[in-house]
Amino acid sequence: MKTLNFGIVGYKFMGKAHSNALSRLPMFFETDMAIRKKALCGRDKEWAEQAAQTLGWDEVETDWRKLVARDDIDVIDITAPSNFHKEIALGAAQHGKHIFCEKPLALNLADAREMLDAANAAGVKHQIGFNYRFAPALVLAKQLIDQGKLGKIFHFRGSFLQDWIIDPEFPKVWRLDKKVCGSGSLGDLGAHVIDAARYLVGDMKTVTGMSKTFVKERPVVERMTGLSGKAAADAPREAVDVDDATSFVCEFENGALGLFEATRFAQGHKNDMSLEVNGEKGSIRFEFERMNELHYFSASDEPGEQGWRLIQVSEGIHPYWSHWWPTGHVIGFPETFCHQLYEFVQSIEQDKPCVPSFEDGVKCAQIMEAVDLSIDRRAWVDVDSL
Ligand code: SOE
Repeated sequence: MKTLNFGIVGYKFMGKAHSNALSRLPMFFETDMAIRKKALCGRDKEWAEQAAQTLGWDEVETDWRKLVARDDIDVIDITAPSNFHKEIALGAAQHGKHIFCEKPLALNLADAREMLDAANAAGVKHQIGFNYRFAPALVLAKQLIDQGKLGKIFHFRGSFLQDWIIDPEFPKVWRLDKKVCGSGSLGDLGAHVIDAARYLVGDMKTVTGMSKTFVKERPVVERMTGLSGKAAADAPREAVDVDDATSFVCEFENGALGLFEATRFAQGHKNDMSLEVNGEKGSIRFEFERMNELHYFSASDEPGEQGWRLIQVSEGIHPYWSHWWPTGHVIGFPETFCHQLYEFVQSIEQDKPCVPSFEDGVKCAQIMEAVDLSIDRRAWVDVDSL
């Protein structure tokens, strides 16, 4: 059995999610290649060594350039902050490594396109980490739409709501620093909703949006702890240069209308990615915090018996479920990473294109840039004009 040697860059939130998924993959999914967590890369040797031990990686590198050049590494998994994505991906492509990269693909559209071109030119497999589309209930929603159960689609309504930075004393962590993250709530949260919309409904033709930075200055962060961070009591304040909230509307290429909202200022909402699709024959509704459920309304049901059905998406016949537990023994956020890495490994094994690939990352970046431009111009922007 051939072994697929992974090298990961980053070991915080996403590094942990990917490490966990890579360890569990062989326990639940059959693959033709063995998966080896070969080397973890982080700039600080001591922290990287500790992370490698905790997360189960064989070796440590402190320079990603060395990692991508290693002959014994087949895949580079990029889970470092967004400002590192491009150079690591270009380096990985240059050395002929397959690449898995977390979202958003890059700091801007031009960089995202450069990454796609480099990966294509190198002939390597490339996948982007839009893990939410791998919730089995969303895959089922996609199947229902593809089977024509919703008919012609009229509306997509999607939001991603969180509430963790409302306190003005919450420090300026890297997710609030444009040079590191590229975009605020739109790039961090909206990107997942945009991807889900493209997955379920298709490409967007034109967009217009609005955004707001509610807290304009925050204490400078001293040390990151998970998503959060610590600031000294007398820490100076720095301007926040990303959006706290962005909303936009769109028209899809198939004529459907879309409504989007991404914010970290929705008190009471922790990781609430929700969406609804309405078609001429039916509707579906999904909420990530109840990710094992899909709401489905069918106008073909008997008159007088019509109503929203709540489908428990946790049976062997449901997408990915035959790999997991007996019916009803529900799964969660970490399993979405197993599903996406399973697809990635299969693409390598069977030499078939990855879905979602860097191309989907570019399309998402194109939409986000069109939304930003529409906000600057206070006008509609055609996505294809960029
Ligand atoms: C933090 O805002 C975050 O973890 C994002 O970075 C993720 O992509 C999304 O899963 C939820 O929120």
